[in-house]
Amino acid sequence: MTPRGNSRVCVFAVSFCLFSGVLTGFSSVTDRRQTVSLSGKWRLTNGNGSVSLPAEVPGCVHSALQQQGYIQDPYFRFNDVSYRWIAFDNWTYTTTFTASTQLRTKQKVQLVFDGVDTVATIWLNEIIVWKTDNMFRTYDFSVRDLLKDGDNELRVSFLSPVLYASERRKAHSAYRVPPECPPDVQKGECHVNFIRKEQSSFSWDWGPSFPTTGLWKDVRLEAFDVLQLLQVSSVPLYNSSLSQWRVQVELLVDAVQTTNGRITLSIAELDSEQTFQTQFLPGKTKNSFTLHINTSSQVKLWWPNGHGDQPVYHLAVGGFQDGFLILNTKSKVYFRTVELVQEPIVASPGLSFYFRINGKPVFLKGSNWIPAHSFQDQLTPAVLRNLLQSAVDASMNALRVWGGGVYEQDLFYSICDEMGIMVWQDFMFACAMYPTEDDFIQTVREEVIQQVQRLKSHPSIIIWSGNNENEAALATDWFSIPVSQRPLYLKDYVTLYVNNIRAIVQEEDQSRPFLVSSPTNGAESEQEGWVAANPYDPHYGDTHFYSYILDCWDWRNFPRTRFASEYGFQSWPSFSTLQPVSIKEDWSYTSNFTSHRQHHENGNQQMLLQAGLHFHLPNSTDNLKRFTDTLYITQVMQAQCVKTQTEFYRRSQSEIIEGKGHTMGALYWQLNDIWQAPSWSSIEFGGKWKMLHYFAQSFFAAVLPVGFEDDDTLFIYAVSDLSRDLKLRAVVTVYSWTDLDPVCTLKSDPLPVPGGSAAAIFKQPVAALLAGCGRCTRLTCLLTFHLEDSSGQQGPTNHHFLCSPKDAQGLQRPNITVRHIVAISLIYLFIYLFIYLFIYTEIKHCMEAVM
Ligand code: BMA
Repeated sequence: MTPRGNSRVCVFAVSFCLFSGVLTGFSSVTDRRQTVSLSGKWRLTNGNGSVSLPAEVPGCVHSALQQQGYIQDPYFRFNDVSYRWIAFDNWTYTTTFTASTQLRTKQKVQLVFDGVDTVATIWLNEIIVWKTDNMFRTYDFSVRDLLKDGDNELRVSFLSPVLYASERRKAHSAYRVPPECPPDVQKGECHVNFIRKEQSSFSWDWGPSFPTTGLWKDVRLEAFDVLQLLQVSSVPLYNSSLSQWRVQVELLVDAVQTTNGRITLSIAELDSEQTFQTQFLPGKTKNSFTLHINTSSQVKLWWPNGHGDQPVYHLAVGGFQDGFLILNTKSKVYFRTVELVQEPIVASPGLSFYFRINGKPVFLKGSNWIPAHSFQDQLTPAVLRNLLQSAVDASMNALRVWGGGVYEQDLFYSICDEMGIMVWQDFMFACAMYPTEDDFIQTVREEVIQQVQRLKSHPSIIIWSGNNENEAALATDWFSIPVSQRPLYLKDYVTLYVNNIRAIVQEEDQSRPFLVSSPTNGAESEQEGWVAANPYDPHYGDTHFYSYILDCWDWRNFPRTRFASEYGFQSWPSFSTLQPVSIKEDWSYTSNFTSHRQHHENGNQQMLLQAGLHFHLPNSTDNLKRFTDTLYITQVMQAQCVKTQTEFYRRSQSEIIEGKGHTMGALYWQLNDIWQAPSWSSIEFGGKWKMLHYFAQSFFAAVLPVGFEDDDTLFIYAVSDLSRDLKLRAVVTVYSWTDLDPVCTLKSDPLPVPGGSAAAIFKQPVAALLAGCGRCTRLTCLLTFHLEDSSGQQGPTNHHFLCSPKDAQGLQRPNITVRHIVAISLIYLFIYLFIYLFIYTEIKHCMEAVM
């Protein structure tokens, strides 16, 4: 085999290939398997041939155009609109490669595409090998007989995703499948629900419209004579009556012909091994085996972050035929159980909704994950790791991979496994109705099978969820569907999410729960025919709640839900993030740029309205200062709002008030950003933490004091995620706005705080508290408080304002000076010193040698 162009060629002396999964390791076998990577430099041309350029695979048209200098940074100023034409054109990727005789004489040669975005015809040597329509699937085809000596040409011709979606919409004439188009403020494209690609790529309320096109994952040839292993999955299951673990292992194998063999599964660390006689049938087959774990071995469990470690085991899989090794691989295994508990609660109508991990109820603390880049090929492992590390640094234990983005890459889930981040995994359907034509259902079925098989070995994924907000959209009639047509839409909904997606998931994965939607009433929605009358009912399931008008400092404005899977407030990113994608004339809150980047109707006004409830709004006469101050105040507002709401949810975990409570999850919207724009995120595009993320470090702390007022009485709750019980007292310190020395300090008596609970430990009318303290009114003083036991302070210090800071009396300009310490000059100094010493010693040695 001769490498050609930039195609990378590799030959492995192995009999199998792993497309994805939690896999490591290869070893030698009887049959030399060959892999030829076809990733690297391809040629890219547009529809009429007027643009032709080199393009990297994996990649996309936008990235290629930018890398070759045809376009500027698509994120710069208004370029999202200027470059709209790219998604309206058809584009063709071409490469040539040689296929050696050795490769072509293999029994089977597969052409594998790990990801095609999205609607394309694939040609090999002028013969159509396949047509694709789904970016979430892998595609592979048998191509041995199409390969020839010398140059082979591989061509992938893409249709414009926007025009394709519009064509599909036109073809669906019987009834509407709403929404037709996104709101104008999003400056996006229409009918994204007709194409199986990242739904937010046609624009979202936090993101630009960049409907990408391209080969977004690897391409290669796989050649073999006997069989190859496409994927291995391992799912541990626990039998509580026998107190025994077993690992369900599935091998997805492509065999040239019926192959008899022996499979050995072993986990050496657990002293467990079993051998099975098996027969691989020709073609692609799924082969299941169960490895029973030796009951005398002590299995260490995988725990969410903050609840324990994430110990890993290694499953070895060996396959033998007539004494020869025909397959050999290793896979990581983590042991844990997950249950979604929905059962009656005393003194509360409805059902509970919480997760039990390894039998222990766990409060989910975290956020929602959106695609971290419009161009997935530009999302580096370092950025991914940094974002996930930031989640852990803020004491999060859970993230929801939201249904309008992409099923994330393997690395994302592997890092979550390692860090103990629980993943609520949506299927990729969001805020829309979807068609149910046969070809649509078929491609979705294949997508779901592939994704579940790829991801089910990850302990981090604790739940599958069918879609984002589509139950709510139907139930609360977002799209003004005439009553007479409702049954039609309900039928389509059940067809897609229940009869297909849920059925597949239940067949493929018995190790974790499945919910049809988010938000949903869960078991109650099921009772009501899968679409509840009110999926936002706080007595059932999870809720999404947004209000930008009501005062976010007043906890009474929040629903006391069982599980808050979305809530949040927008803020602007900092100036240092905006500056590189803007110019001077953009730097005002009323500029075209500022309104262009805002994709949520009235978003910029809402932020000021909310901030203005408690803070003086910036009014500097220096335009730039007023702009940067405004960006800043939106972050202060967001941080304080999400803090209040999250603390309300955390302190509601052990109570039922007026029939509501037992809240067991707080996932705010949203963790990350897709570009430099205002959004609900706590981390800016580029990785910089907003003020909210620093606040999250405290409000998600394992032990947290929460202060709030009810009827002019101050309450302090102690919230504890620990497994052990504590005995805590609250220490309240009263400060005047004018002074850094406290006015007075109060201490409550120590009270028991059981592990995994929230308990009231301090209660006092504010008037009495201030009177006892002397020299204080609501306007002149504020409170800080913390928890302590006999060993000292537990958890962070928190604060409680007795009035809005805009009404505070005595608040003074702090007059803080920040000095940058130029670490770099110190480094230079050390380098100079080092060179000087080196030269000095060398000269000294030379001199000594000469003398
Ligand atoms: C939620 C999400 C997203 C959206 C967010 C903010 O409902 O599911 O669709 O970005 O609200 O509006």
